[in-house]
Amino acid sequence: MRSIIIGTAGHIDHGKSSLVQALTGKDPDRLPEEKRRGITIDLGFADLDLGDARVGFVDVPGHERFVKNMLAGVHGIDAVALVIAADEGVMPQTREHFEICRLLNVQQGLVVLTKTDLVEAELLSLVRAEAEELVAGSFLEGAPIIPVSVRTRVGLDELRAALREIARVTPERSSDFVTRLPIDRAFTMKGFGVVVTGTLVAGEIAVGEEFELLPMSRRVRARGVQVHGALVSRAQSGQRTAVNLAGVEVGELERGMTLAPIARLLPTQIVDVQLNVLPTAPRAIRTRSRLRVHLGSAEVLARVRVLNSQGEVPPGRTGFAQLRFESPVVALHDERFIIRSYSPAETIAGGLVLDPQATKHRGREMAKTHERLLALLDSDRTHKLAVLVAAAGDQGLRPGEITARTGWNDEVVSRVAKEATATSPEVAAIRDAEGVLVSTETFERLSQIASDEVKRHHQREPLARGMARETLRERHFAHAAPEVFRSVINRLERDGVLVSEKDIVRAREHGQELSAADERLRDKIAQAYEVSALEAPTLDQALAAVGIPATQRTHARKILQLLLDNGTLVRVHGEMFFHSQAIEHLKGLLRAYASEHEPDRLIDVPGFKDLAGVSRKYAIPLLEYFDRERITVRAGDKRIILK
Ligand SMILES: Nc1nc2c(ncn2[C@@H]2O[C@H](COP(=O)(O)OP(=O)(O)OP(=O)(O)O)[C@@H](O)[C@H]2O)c(=O)[nH]1
Ligand SMILES: [Mg+2]
Repeated sequence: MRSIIIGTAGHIDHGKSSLVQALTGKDPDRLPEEKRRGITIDLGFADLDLGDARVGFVDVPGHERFVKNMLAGVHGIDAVALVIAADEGVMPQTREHFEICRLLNVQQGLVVLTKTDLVEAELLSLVRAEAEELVAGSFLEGAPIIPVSVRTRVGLDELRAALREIARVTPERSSDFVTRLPIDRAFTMKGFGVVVTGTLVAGEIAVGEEFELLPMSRRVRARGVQVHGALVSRAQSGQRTAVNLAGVEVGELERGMTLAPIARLLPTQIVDVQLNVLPTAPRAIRTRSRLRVHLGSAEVLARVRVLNSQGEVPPGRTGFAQLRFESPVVALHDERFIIRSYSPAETIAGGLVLDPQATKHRGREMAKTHERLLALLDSDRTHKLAVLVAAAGDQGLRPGEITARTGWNDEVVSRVAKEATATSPEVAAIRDAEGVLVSTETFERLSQIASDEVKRHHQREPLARGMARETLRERHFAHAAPEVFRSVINRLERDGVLVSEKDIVRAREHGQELSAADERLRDKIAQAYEVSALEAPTLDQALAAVGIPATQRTHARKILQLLLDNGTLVRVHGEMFFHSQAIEHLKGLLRAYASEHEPDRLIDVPGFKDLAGVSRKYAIPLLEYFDRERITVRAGDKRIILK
């Protein structure tokens, strides 16, 4: 069965609540003060069963002092019933509520002319003409205008038929988004505990599931769920929903919080938006203006920074701006909101969230920022994704970060990401770097930087095998996700630009070309170690033996490093090096010793000294080296020979 939410709208005393009561049999005014004063103060709710459709009414107050309460309820409605009393006609809050619906992009609705029992036919047709004029050119142009009276019950059948038709044509809510329930009421119920209510704008809430209350990030559990006053196992998007929560006290809750799945949505304090200032606004919205922003069921104060050179968006115009909230709030890309002036509180503009996790913009980046925000207005999701990813720079975006910005569920994120990266990497705007999305531009830039840096390193250190991976990462990828760094290196390897060896990267063609003189030097050093075998010389001794003057020691050390890199020499301890042949020979001796000492394969230090024919000075470092290499393992003051 279709289930839709209809909000009332209109001036104070025009008969909104009476109409809801006449249709549903339930008085939406529940507060004692409302009953006493005969006005609506806060949101009221009632359901109407139309057989093939269910309507959840959100009844709003018409009093100008309570527009903020109206805004907490109107954000999630499918359609509006704009109520105009036939004896008064269009009044200030008729216009204000109607403007709010337009700014929130409400798409469906009708006009109800109430209290027709109080007026003559002539006046009624005047009011009808007034209503037509009001809605001309809007989503309500051509919508039904239904005269009713709750006294005589004239027009109520027609109204029901019109509501049924609205339910029929209202599009299903998209299932592309993660669950989001902006809370409009929180209270305790005897025997139940804490209950929150709201319009479930996206996703589902099932009994027993865990959720998170934002912006405080508190984990709670849905103990029970109610829709249309009946217990259900699961509430679906588009339904007025009441959730009985475990894990939170009522005193910690307030209107404006959001119930969402755990760790999916993020509170924010800086958002980039498009503002749409009403032609009737008394003045422009200027940089530094302090404003009331109504987003979801929340009202939050914000400072604005207009993103144009004039620093203002005049009445009747649209413009880009950044809002800096005074307290954190949940905001998503494509979400609409209302702006009211700080004092007096009047509706002056509406807006659309473009980048919900924005950063402060520098003045000289204005043109780029403009271009980006303009692109975010585009309805194509792959395009939007490309823009969000580009804005994330070297860091790139993980799927979860995309959800936190757009509310898209995993399926949609992965589908859009696939579409955006599917085309050949040369033309796709974004690339998938081991699951992190990064713009192709960024990826290419980082690849270029990495290959240039490695080449520069070879120029600086022609004898070094390559550049330490970690140095490259720290120097140029400090802001990049680790996945992006790895992908860039992998890509350069695949393209045959770089070769990565353990913790070193080098240019593929870098072969450590040596001059003839250096080659001779290299061979001599190797020889010095080779002849000394296990009686390894100190570095100074070795270099002296080769006849290298002290002034060339630095150069000779680089040659020595080459011998270490290519495995000719082995560093056993500090500056103590051995020729690899000597080490291999010794390993052979150890193996033979072990097979003679089966099954325990034990050797002690004196035994080892004898076996190797070396003094204690070499024996200890050699044994420790074999321990590190897992050829031996310590067992008390002896060693077990492993292989
Ligand atoms: N004669 C007559 N009176 C009506 C009709 N509908 C409502 N009223 C009266 O108008 C007054 C205001 O009605 P409400 O339904 O409270 O008006 P409202 O629009 O909900 O007012 P707020 O919520 O305060 O903005 C009440 O005294 C109703 O009895 C009607 O069709 N005919
Ligand atoms: Mg009312």
